[in-house]
Amino acid sequence: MGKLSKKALAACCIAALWTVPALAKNPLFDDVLTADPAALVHGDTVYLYTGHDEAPDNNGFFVMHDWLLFSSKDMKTWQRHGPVLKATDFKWAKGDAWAAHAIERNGKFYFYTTVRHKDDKPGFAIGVAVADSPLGPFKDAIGKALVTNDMTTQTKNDWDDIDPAIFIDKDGQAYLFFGNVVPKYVKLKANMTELDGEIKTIDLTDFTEAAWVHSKGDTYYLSYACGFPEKICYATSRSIHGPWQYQGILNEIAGNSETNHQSIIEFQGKSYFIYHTGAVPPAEGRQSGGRFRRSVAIDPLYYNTDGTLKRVIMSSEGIR
Ligand code: FUB
Repeated sequence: MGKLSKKALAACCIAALWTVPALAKNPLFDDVLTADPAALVHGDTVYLYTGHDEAPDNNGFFVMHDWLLFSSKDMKTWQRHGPVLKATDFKWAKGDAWAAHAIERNGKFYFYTTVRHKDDKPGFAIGVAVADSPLGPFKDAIGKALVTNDMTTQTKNDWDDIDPAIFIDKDGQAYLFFGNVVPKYVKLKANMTELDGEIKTIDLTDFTEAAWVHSKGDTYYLSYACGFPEKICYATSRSIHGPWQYQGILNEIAGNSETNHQSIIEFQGKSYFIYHTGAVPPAEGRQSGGRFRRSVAIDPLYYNTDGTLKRVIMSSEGIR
């Protein structure tokens, strides 16, 4: 085979990898490393936005430049859409494409995310990008950060304003939940791109990061990474303003990853728990998964009759 045809073959295989649907298993993908899942149900499709771990090994720290998108109509086969945005698309950001959350409102798609701010406002910050389609293209919605490190003072670390999670209540009021060590929330204006009022702290047992809010019936659920290495715990309330009642561990430490970050959705009548592990096996030319080389997994989520959640059973089969 000549050089040209080898090249053509490689190009064709790379293209195929990104367009041919992958059959579900856990971790979902092992040729690309994904973390911090944030799933959005829109119409007949689940859009799964993820962080993108690119650390060469597990000795350094996170290397994360952009966010990836995958979609599925059955939770079993996944279409790959590639990167939807990179951290430096926010002109005020230095890099570090950490956890995000996308949500739809009035036909627009808002992508809230964690990035490291440039040195005029040092520390991690939360930005918001907007698009007319869940597939993007996403553009910085306001040209500046929505939340900067200097806006909260409860902790001295500069990564305490990370991991945005949006919840829109039944009355249409939108809230931004976020934080590391100290959980916080704040109202959003109807335009989804401005804070509305003061940032309040939340009393939650053993909170580390990765807040996610969903509701079912009259109950609000606030799930979050707890302790370290991180498990996922959750609390419930009858009001979005709390008080939040601690309900214990929802998911144990996930294989080979000291962080975790969950997304909970209901799709076609079933509930799903989406998280990450460090369970990608080593392969030729590739180090194994691990603390900085994570990969998204999905398992079913079940409710008890009293509305509490059954502990997740992590599987290698994934959704069948
Ligand atoms: O992926 C970078 C950070 O690790 C996220 O922002 C946290 O939730 C944790 O998963």
